[in-house]
Amino acid sequence: MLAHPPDHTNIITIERHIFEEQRSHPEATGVLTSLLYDLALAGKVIASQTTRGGLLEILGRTGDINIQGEEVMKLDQLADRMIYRLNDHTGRLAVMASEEKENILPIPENYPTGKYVLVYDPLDGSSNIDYNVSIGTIFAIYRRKTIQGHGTIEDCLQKGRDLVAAGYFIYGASTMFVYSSGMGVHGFTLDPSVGEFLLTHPNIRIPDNPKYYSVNQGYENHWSEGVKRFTQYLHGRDGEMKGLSLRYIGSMVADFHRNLLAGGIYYYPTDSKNPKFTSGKLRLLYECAPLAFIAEQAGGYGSDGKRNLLDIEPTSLHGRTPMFIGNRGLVEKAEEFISLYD
Ligand code: FDP
Repeated sequence: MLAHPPDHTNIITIERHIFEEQRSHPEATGVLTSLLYDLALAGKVIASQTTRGGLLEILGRTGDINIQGEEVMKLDQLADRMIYRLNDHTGRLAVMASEEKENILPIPENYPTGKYVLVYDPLDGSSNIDYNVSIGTIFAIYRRKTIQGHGTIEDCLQKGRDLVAAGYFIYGASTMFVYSSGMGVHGFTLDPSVGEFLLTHPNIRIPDNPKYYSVNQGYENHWSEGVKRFTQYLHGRDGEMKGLSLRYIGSMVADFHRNLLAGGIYYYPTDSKNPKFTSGKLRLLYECAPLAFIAEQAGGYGSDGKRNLLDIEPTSLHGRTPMFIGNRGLVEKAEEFISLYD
């Protein structure tokens, strides 16, 4: 027998953490708690599939019929369907919207509706899937605006300032779940041996001294004068600051996550030479607003180069925006360069 039994009181599972957060809101009904827990389950299922990524090549290609007579799905479609299916019948949601789908995703007629709205990017950084590079899932939860029945597009088109909670999963060397419900940012790591997310990063704050800047510098010739000059500033060329190191994975969740922990800035500005991206590449609803909410909760800031991303009212489900996100001082500096030179 052990002289001192192991102390498990410091092991905080995601369930315990979400539940304890709920207790500090006496008016809470538990619906949000359950919704976050449903999402944690979706993250676990997607994580288990991402580790099988390369096996699709030998076990069947997209469009093939597998041994059970089902069509082999691409990982992003699979993640999209998984999140929808795990949330369509719970009675917690009025409506959903996914980056993968053109229109809103109604709750099926035979299931009850609830008071929340879920918008999500099922697999962010999907161009990295084939190369075994970290990818992620981003989600955002709003309160419905319509009173009852099936939710509408109006419920989905809300500004980030009105978010109830937001978070992401990162499928990397380990799987992490990082979320905020407006009481700081907390990170959990999936322990695959027990299949549970355990609290590993409580109260994440972006460090004051940034280390990295992250941008696709291959597009530099397409940037505005303000963005070019801001990038030179980050290199430390005007002597005002020590130059930062460049790190760019090309999976926004992974780039954002690293900079959240190490300090830094990620940006994806407008691209004057690519007509598709003249107003930026990233989607306000599914990518920028949720990460801006997390950044702000961690002491950072997200901007479109002129204003706070959380204050921008989306006008369509798939609207794009330029984005600068990370250490507040750096993002404000980007705004300063843009207002001076653009
Ligand atoms: P992807 O197209 O692979 O889904 O969300 C879009 C996104 O990835 C971000 O995750 C990523 O940071 C960015 O686009 C990468 O774009 P570039 O290849 O143009 O750098």
